[in-house]
Amino acid sequence: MRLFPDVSAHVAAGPEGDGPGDGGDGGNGGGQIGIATRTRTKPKKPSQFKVLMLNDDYTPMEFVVMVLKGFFRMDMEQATQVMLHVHQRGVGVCGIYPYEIAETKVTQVMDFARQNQHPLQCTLEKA
Ligand code: TYC
Repeated sequence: MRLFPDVSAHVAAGPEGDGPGDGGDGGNGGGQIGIATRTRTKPKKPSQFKVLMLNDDYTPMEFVVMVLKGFFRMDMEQATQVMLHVHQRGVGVCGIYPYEIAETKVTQVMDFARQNQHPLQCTLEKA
């Protein structure tokens, strides 16, 4: 894992350039002022986020299964497995998505649970 962002732009001479007769230092005394010209050649993958489901004592199991089928494209078997995992272990992964999609899923699940008066909680975590 890289610790620092990939700074792929580089500093070029400003409009006065380093043409003949202008001193050869870009006009700023050898400093770093200039225009970034190079474009990124290696586009960054958008970072991924886990959508986590939390256990509680009140939300019916059938409701959780319905949520997993409806919002996370799971079939009955998968949804039941994940629901039971969360029920037994306290937390489980519903899916992994780019940030905006993960955030949307969390909002949709929380809204749907609230509309049905269930305390079901869902959250995000960087994958
Ligand atoms: N623990 C709940 C019950 O016994 C079921 C449940 C499972 C609730 C998963 C939330 O994310 C959850 N009815």
